[in-house]
Amino acid sequence: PLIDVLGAFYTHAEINEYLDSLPQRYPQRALVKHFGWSYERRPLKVLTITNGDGRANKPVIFIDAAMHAREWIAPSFALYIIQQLLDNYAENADLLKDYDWVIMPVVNADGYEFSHTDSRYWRKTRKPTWDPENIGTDLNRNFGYMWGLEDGASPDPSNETYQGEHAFDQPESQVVRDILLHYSDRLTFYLSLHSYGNYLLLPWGHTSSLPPNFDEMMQVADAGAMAILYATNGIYSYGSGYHLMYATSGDSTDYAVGVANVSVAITMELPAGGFMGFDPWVSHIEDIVTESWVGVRAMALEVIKLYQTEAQTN
Ligand code: 0X9
Ligand code: ZN
Repeated sequence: PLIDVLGAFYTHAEINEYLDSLPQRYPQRALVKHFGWSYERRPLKVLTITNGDGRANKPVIFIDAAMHAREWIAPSFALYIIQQLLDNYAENADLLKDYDWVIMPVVNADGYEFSHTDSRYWRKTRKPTWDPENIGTDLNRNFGYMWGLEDGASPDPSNETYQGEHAFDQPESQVVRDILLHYSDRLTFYLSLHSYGNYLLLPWGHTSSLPPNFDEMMQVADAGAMAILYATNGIYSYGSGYHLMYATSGDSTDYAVGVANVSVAITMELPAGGFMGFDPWVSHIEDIVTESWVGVRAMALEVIKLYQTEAQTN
């Protein structure tokens, strides 16, 4: 592979260059789409992986990462998933037989870059706010479903969970919205990769009540958590984000379920590492991504089983 995922963290430009190299290596199986631009005009790229059988309109699994800039292990894990599905296809053909995977390794491109060059623990975007003293919006409070509620986000630009002036006033959340809506009819599973804390957080974030298909989502989370427990003794908690962590208003998984009609939406908080939790040592990457892959694989298989269609059983 052109990128040693286990050996380093990579910049946004390096990740884009890697994504762009994939269609040449896998002409039948990898497709890169340019879905939009960040505020600072970085190209936001999205990779589609298929098994190359030419069947159109399969159900879709969508994974995004680095909505929060400093959570570097998340894009690294997205790259590891890409390599499992492309380079290690023989072991993972079951995941692509009836599903296409859509992967966006870096949502918050400007913030991610800023966390490499200027400020390691930057979280938000880099678009100025109405307040000249404060730059950046929390993308995971900027989605247009139950946006701006009092106890799940902040209207104050100095806050780390600043919601923006309006829902979707950030180009990066617009791109994720557009993907969710574009694949809406066939999007069975949306997984948003974050760090840290070993959680599988389900909607809702904005209220203590539960969404209609909460039981199915719990079944998927349970499959993931148990697979990780058996494989490595890794311990994940799972349940509604509101109950397990804290209230969030305008997060992407609430939008996925509330508006885009996605069946299963999960925020995966990967394990902590390093000094601050967000900065695992390079030597720790392999343990985290291999363990996490066991969980994602199990969740995907559970989704595939749970939402099996007539066409697939024939
Ligand atoms: O606060 C967030 O956006 C996520 N946690 S993080 O530490 N990565 O910032 C959690 C989002 C989903 N959680 C809830 N719905 N509570
Ligand atoms: Zn996060």
